[in-house]
Amino acid sequence: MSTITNHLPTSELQALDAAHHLHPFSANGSLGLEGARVITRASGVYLTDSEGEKILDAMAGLWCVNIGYGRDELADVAARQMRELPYYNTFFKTTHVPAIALAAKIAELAPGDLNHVFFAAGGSEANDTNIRLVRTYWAEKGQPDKNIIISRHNAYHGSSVGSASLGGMAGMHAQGGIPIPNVHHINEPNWWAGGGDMTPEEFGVARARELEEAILELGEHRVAAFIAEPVQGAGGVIIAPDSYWPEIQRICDKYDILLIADEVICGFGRTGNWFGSETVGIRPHIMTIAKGLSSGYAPIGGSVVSDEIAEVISGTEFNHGYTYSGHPVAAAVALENLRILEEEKIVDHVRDVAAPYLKDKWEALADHPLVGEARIVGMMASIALTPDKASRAKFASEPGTIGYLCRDRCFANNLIMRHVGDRMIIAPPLVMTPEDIDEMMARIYKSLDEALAEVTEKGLMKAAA
Ligand code: PXG
Repeated sequence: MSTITNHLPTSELQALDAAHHLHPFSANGSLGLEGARVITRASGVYLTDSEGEKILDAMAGLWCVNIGYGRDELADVAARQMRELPYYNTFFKTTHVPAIALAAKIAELAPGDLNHVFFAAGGSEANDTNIRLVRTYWAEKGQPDKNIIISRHNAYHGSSVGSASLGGMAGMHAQGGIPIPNVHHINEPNWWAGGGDMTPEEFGVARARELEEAILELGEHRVAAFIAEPVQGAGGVIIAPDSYWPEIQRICDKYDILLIADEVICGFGRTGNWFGSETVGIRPHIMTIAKGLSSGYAPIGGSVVSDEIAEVISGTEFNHGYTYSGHPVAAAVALENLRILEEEKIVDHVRDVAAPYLKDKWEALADHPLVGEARIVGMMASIALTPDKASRAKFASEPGTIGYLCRDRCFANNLIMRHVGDRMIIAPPLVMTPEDIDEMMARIYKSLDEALAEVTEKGLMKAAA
């Protein structure tokens, strides 16, 4: 049996990686020259690389390892399920115990009457399901022209053709012939970048009203749904002003627009409640889930829909589904993950212990000379880097230059903290203890200090004209 633990030397692994492995969201040519960092194991909130370095993972993988690494219970459940029933599908009048149990558990945890789950292997697939689901819903109600989905610039909803069309990432839309027709984007509620002279509250209402303007312009009878992340994740942990979501809810209600909350990042405790919708106070008709559903231990996602939507689409054959919809091993792993989240009161831990402990320390980052605003909700947080706090100035250098430089300082200090443009973001495992948080903050300060020194030395602490 080949073992992964006794691996080749790092340089050989990197050479093989460069020769044969195309990485997501990477310029593979330059990555190959530099050599990707090889992660070999993980435990708790720490990764270990092929050189034996211990790295503090303040991104929980890709926003997903909510319960932390190394939980044997999930490995045991996966092995047991693989022996008992490694695979069967849920098409053609069949089902199986893990999918049944997981759907019922999600229905119990989800708010309101979100009682029905259509499974996928991840968030992108689930959002593709949502596109077809909402259009089928309105067609079944005799309104086939009500098929436009409104989303937001700088949203992230996945990387497949459909979900990337819903997303609002300019770089993604520039490649591969997307967006698909009948997707419309409005502006994001990012006060730091776009608020101008408005107060955050005025700005929140103004950005929400863009939804109403779009509906009136496109026609109420043409708009099927509005999709949004309760807190934008990949866009840079953008937390909307308090005035934003109540206005969005009012508009969706008034014009009979389905509200899709993309909970792929916010779900399963990230914001201090089971779902981000609860934190921002909205009542979605559909929630997209993935990531924290299994804490990333197995690929699984889904669309959780209301009683009414389930009833309407059940009137027809919904010609849609994936080989791995409700995969038994992934479903069993997700169930075990939910058991741990619940029995160990990890959502309470976020709300009552970890997030309050982190909040004060995080907000104090705004006093650092390189930092403008510092925002946090639950265990997801961001800082905007700036050469001048008072004017909320952008850097004169190409957007992302300073963020990238800062990210490299974090990497060198064995801290995984991401940059999105010139914002730095974290979304650590939810199980972080106060001691873990102290260690993380120490590495963040060290990295920021070093980044500031480098930025100053290179003459980059300059505001854009
Ligand atoms: N919706 C949201 C809100 C997401 O954050 C997806 C859907 C797609 O899920 P899948 O499982 O298909 O990847 C995501 C995924 C980043 C990054 O760089 C974020 C995601 C994925 C990859 C990278 O922050 N989020």
